[in-house]
Amino acid sequence: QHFDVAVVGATGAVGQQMLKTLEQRDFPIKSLKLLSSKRSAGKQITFKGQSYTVEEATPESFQGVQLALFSAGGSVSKALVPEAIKHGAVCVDNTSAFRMDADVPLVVPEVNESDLRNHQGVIANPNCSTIQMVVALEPIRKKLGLKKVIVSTYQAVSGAGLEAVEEMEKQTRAILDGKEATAEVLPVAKEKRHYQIAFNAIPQIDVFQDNGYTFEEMKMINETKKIMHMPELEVAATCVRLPIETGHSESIYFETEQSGASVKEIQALLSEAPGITLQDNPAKQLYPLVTNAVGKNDVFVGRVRRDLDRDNGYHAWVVSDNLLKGAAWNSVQIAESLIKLNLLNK
Ligand code: 11C
Repeated sequence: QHFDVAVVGATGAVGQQMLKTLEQRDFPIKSLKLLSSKRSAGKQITFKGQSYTVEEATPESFQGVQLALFSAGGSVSKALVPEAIKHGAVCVDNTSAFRMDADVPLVVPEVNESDLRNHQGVIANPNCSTIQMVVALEPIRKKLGLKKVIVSTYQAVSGAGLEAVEEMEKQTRAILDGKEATAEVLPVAKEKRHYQIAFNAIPQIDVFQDNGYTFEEMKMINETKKIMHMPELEVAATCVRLPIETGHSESIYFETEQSGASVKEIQALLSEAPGITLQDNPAKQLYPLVTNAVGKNDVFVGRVRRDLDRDNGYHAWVVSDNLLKGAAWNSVQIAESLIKLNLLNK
């Protein structure tokens, strides 16, 4: 069976990866609509050797669409996901618009694929930094239980979109040429202050909440509890932007329910788990690197070691392509799961 598919936000950083992924997976497409904001409408995009004109996304665009992949920002999703559902489409939404709604499944197939069965027309794709963390933690949770997680992230600029990538490149060139660097996009375009990302580390991703955490940090905390069905899990996050184009890294400290598992046991759990490549051999200086992870769908895990003070505490280094497993690949994977579970025509 083949499906009528729409990609909303087709010209964006994630949209482009979605098209690449659909092509690579030979996704069963009957017809394809490429939608965007008015600003990008009219652009030509080639998919499987055929040229498509990008159209402005309107409520009527979803006539006859069975599957809509959204990645054009929260306000577009809020406005158009309900319209797409009215037209009978199942939506996979890559924004934070519906993630925490009780009746919207928030899915990482390696962790909670069966939550898809409860969908009411929209499935939310989690935040990129959350996805790679829960993929790494799930095999450990399953075998040893999980009590506490403390994560610090080292996030790439493409998470903030193509404009942010361009800003970093411009700043880098300017500084190397001895010129002044200007900032208008990062850390958050709509904020009052902007800071140079080139040669810097910015401890702000998204806007601050009243509790002193940023929205990105709260996304990691709340989404992790929802995906893992563990409201009681203790989670804290510090999210930092680095001058890297693509590929998020995370230093994760976690405490298990069961004490005393060896590093070898943890490594075995990770190496057998779906979606994970274990790269962990200090003797050979083998550990996950952004430069090796970019362009790949897996989550890369290494530097697994015991905490020196707690016999149920461990540290790990987790790297993944934020535009692939963090966004486009996870969305397409959700769509493939919907087909497998016969949930696309519900
Ligand atoms: C970043 N994690 O790296 C963000 C991008 O909620 O889907 C993803 C925002 C989201 O800036």
